[in-house]
Amino acid sequence: MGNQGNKVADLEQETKEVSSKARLTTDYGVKQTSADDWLKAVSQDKTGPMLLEDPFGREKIMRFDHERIPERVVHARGSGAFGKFRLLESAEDVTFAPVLTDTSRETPIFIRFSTVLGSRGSADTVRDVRGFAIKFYTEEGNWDIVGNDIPVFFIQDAIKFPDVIHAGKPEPHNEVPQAQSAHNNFWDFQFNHTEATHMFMWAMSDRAIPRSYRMMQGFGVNTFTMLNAKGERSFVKFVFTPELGVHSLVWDEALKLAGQDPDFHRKDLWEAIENGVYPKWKFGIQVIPEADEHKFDFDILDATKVWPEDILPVRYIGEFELNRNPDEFFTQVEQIAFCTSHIVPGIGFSDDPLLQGRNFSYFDTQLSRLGVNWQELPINRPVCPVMNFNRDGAMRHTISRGTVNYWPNRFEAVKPATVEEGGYVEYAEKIAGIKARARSVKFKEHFSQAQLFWNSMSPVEKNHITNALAFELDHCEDPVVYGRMVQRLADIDLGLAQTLADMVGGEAPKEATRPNHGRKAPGLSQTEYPGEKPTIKSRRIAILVADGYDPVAYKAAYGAISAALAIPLVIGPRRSKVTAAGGSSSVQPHHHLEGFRSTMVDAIFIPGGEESIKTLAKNGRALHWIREAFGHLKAIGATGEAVDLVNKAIALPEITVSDAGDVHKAYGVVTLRHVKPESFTDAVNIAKGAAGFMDNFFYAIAMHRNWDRELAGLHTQV
Ligand code: HDE
Repeated sequence: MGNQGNKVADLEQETKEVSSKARLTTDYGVKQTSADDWLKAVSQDKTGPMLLEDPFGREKIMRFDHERIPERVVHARGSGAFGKFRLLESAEDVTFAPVLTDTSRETPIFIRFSTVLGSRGSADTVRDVRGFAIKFYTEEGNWDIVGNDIPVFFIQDAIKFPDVIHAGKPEPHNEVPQAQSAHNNFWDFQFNHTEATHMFMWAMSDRAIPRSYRMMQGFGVNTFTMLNAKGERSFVKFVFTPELGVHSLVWDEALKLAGQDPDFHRKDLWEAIENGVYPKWKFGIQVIPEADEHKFDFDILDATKVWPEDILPVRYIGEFELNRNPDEFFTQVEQIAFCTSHIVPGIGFSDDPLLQGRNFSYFDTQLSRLGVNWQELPINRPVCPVMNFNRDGAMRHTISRGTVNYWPNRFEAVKPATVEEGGYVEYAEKIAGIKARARSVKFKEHFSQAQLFWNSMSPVEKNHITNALAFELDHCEDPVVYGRMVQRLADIDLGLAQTLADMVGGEAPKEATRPNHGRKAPGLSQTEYPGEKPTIKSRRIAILVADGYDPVAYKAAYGAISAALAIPLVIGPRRSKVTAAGGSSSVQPHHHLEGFRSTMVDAIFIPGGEESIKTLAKNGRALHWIREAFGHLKAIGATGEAVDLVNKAIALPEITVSDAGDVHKAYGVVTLRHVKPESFTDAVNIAKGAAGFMDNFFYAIAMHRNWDRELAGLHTQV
């Protein structure tokens, strides 16, 4: 396990096994003989008043009463996992931090992903920014990158944070809506803060409805600094890119999943790790030497701006993976506490006014959430020695031996470290200034990168942003709010503003408020990240069956899906046993058609079998499964008689298969008409072979969604 073991072994000291060998005790260690009855003064029929004396009963209820701690004020809903970071290339030209220069090291990490606006019990798939917070347990102390899946932010100065969050959270009079930006106050804020324009475009893009935490990019957002051994300083941004590519849900699916499976992302991460399909990211940096700070037409300390990759390419120097689920949610995912101020020697802050404010906020919020000794909690404590004279406070855990608790002392105990010993030294930056509440001039330009982002989107992404804005503004009842926002969009693109005026009401702008500069930049469109290679690894594929299904096609598909490390989920009209044609075999489905929904899978395969298809064709829910998956642009595969079922569910000339003998592909619907049950050759054909049905079907799944279907407008026709 390499150095990842450091943190795992460290946590092991505090971990207790819940096993059949253990016996029930109180918190003070006394064994209990009864777990079910409060001590009572009972009469002969064993009834009677309860005695307050019962220490076991009182302890249990008291502990229960106090189970909750305040949830995070933002990012309350999340989940996470353990993993490891490996450096592939030394960044010693930029930093002397061993975690980024020593390629022989493996650093244990914990990552917590989250939504921002919703409370702890809200749904995973809402439209929102996702948190992407990494704790590196380095040998020099904990280093936290508290990032997001979007590279910019709504505001430039930390003092605005309570406002942007109040405006996005449920409205104060009725506490509605939960975990949504689609309401008056959110959009009122956006209009009143032109600096938010770039970010709201990202928040309306597909980045805000990821398919999986495992398929998101991550960004440190703020500008940090790094110092190399020669004493040269650079400005740095962090970028993480997933091996599986950047993929999103479609909006209708995200909406439905919020009700059908609110834990969709949490389960997805857990399932992948349990199945050994460990999510991986490349770790990259963008670097600007100190001398070049002012060479750009944007301020490099402004968190509402990206560093365009055509001028500042990402240098990927490492990788990290998640490979271990938590043992207990509360003590690990809930109690983990990140601080932007946690940095290690070789890494420093910049004057980014958002970062400076965050450095205060995270430390402060942990005090109210977890108490003053929060850094002693097992998940938060570093793997390297911790020693100082910070003492006492609620729930102090460490027992420090010795007679002094101050510095300097006559024993020279706990002496500050020298630089050679690895002590942190602040960069000797020269600072001169006058006190003022001000922002630099370049911070005042708010639209150029919003246009850059819009211009860089693919046609499908532009559609999605347009539809997202139409949805959100439709949820704003106040004409002032949607009317003004429609005008604001003319600062980005006239056509977009006019479409929105038409969709949501409000006066259509006649001309663009500012000309579009027409520039594009690489790295902004998520279509640039399809994944390192086409794969169906970890994708969920439903296999729809009823009694009389074709066992050959079924087995070939099931086997091929499992072999590709994807997850076959058999779905039947009921969960009790379903028998194959000829009665030679049977299967117990994982779920039934009503219990599970097409939204929860990436693709559908339907094997033939006369009886099975007859049954499914009469089942409205089965037809709905196929239609819904088609509407959500998912790959659909069918063999034998199942082709008729697909034709029935999706009666579009562009899709309908007549009598083609070989594999037929149309808009991500892959079919193979002629398969005879029980024929070995056909099984091979399905799996691979000349006809290559499976290869074609898998390729369609690996492409994530069939965008051509959307561009042709077919997805809304069934
Ligand atoms: Fe946070 N943010 N934030 N934030 N943030 C918190 O800290 C704050 C910002 C981010 O999984 C809080 O421990 C201020 C940007 C993540 O535990 C709090 C400002 C980015 C998480 C806080 C920002 C983030 C938080 C609440 C503006 C992307 C979840 C609980 C200056 C780079 C971490 C907590 C986890 C959490 C304050 C802006 C990301 C209140 C004041 C920009 C991923 O301290």
